[in-house]
Amino acid sequence: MAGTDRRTDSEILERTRQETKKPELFKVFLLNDDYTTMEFVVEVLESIFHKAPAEAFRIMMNVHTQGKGLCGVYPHEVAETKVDAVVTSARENGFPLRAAMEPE
Ligand code: TYC
Repeated sequence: MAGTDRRTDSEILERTRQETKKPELFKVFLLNDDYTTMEFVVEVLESIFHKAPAEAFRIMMNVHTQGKGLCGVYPHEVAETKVDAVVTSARENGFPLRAAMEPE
């Protein structure tokens, strides 16, 4: 019969499972260095990670004292875009600031 769906129930169930799978999440960190100004890091946290000023300052100090600090958790593509945005903005402003991502 025209238009008959020949897929088995288990194939349909498998496809549904794949479609509803949650996206894998990635943590994005800022890394400390000796040259990027604290003011610039706070600006990055506010503009790229949408942190409120006090939270941005707290995260910046955490990076400064601990070597790295968590900025947020995002789906893979968003995390990559955040890391790119940090590095692009830092280089445009002459700073060596680095960002990293790792699976949650
Ligand atoms: N350590 C830098 C300084 O003393 C400040 C800094 C903080 C740099 C966080 C990078 O991700 C960073 N100027």
